[in-house]
Amino acid sequence: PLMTPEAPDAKRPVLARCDTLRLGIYPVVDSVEWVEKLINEGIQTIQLRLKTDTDTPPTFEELDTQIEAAVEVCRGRDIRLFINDHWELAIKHGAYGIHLGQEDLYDADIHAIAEAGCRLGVSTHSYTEVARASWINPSYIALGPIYATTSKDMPWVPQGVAAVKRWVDLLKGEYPLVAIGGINLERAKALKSSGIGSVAMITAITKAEDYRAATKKLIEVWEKE
Ligand code: TZP
Ligand code: MG
Repeated sequence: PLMTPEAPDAKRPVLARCDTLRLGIYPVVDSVEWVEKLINEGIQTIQLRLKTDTDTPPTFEELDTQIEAAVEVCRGRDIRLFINDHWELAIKHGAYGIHLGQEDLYDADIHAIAEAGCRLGVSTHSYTEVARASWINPSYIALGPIYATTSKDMPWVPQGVAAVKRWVDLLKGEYPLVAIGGINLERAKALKSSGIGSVAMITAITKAEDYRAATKKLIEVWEKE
């Protein structure tokens, strides 16, 4: 179903809320091994992003196994695990949440996600996309790219901290907000002053010389009063 304001008779979903408006340091990783490595480092939110548009895409069985394993690894811990893209497998294995891009909203069954009690975070890159995302009552809204990124092809001009401040003013009490794109320790410091509750990153953690030290520093900066 077309779950956007473009369909006038579409029913607005009622998605589960996140347990907090502040999701904190939010690593985005591409394997269960990374989930295992990071859940002992003090993070409380993480995304498993298994992309299939690669030279050697995972099979359906591999996706199924990896997602099940990631959910298992996080079970009984204070960890919010979001699964990128594979919403049916996320529901099947009882993940805390799902993360979808704008293009995914056309064919994902948002009502099935809501009925399963799964949270849903949505990527946005512009005012129009934020408007569209907020129509589906998402569990959080991701804003990107805030800085230039090398981890994903992004045709948009980076939004910068000033834009994040505006989004926070507009949406803060309503949705958890997540900034993504080119965020490292210095930039996390700059973004903290915007009042946003979470920063997501790939490179700053998974390509760090010492991922444990990098994660620890990010958390320190983020949790500091
Ligand atoms: N969406 C917007 S930017 C981005 C995604 C998945 C990539 C973020 O990666 P990095 O390495 O932290 O810039
Ligand atoms: Mg997607």
